[in-house]
Amino acid sequence: MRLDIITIFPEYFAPLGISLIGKAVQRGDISVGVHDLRSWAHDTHRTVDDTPFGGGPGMVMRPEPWGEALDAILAAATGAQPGTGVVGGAEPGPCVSGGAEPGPGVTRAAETGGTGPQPAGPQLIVPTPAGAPFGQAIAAQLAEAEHLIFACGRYEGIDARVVEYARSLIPVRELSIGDYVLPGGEPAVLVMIEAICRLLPGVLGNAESASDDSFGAGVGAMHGLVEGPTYTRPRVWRGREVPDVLLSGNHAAIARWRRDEALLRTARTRPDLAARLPRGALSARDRQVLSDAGFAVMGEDVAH
Ligand code: JD8
Repeated sequence: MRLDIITIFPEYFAPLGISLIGKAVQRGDISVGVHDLRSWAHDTHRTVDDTPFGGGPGMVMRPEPWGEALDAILAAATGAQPGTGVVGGAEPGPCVSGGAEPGPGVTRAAETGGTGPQPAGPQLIVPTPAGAPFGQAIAAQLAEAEHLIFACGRYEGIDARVVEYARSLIPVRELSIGDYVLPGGEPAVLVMIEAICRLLPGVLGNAESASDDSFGAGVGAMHGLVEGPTYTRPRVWRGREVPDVLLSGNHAAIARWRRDEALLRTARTRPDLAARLPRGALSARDRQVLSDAGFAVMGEDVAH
């Protein structure tokens, strides 16, 4: 998978050089380009913002640098010369991952040559509080993409014509990671990349598997539920014991206990999730566990 990130804070993505994603980049499973938007602002102060038409607080990101950045990155992705079909002459800016120097695996897509088929069909992902909710299902979809370009806005946002222009070239998804206001798109892009890349083959260590993720589109035991509590050594910590069933070696009993805990925690902390558990997701035993805990299970629905 190829990831390109356009931002005025390239150093914000140094963390992509470490942990699971860092290792995947080292292995060449993922290639990352982090591009400084100011590379395409050509005035002395490399200005990327201006006052909003119609007045109002704050500043808006200028369209010109964005247009040139998209042109250059799309040209690099398709090996086309910037300006052929896509306007803008400037070469993609310096790629940054981890430290300042371009890291291994950080090359122009056209030159990847290494890992798997050339990324085809870039998609633009634009984080915005006005976007569609980003969730596990969308993460799973985007994990199938070969090339994702992330546009990190700041200030009051990006001039709306940039997304319009991008839509004339490639698929664009405006996504939000939650109903709270962030100062810019960078934190949302880090969240999305972490959620997407852990679903890529080989990224998760073999001990971990995404197959029975919470919220997941998977069919695992925890489908649609939040995870229950987990424990590790010591068996007793500050006078607090680990539930006996987990030490029993009885895998069926352990699986049952874990499902019961996940059901109760979901009904308690995420009634919204409990309410949209798919039909048939609750066995008679599940409903018994919930009603014993005071959660009314009407037909299929769970309510307290
Ligand atoms: C992109 C600029 C800041 C937002 C004026 C504060 C996502 N779940 C989310 N919350 N906030 C964002 C987000 C915020 C952004 C940008 C994403 C670009 N801002 C703006 C509008 C109000 N300032 C987000 N995903």
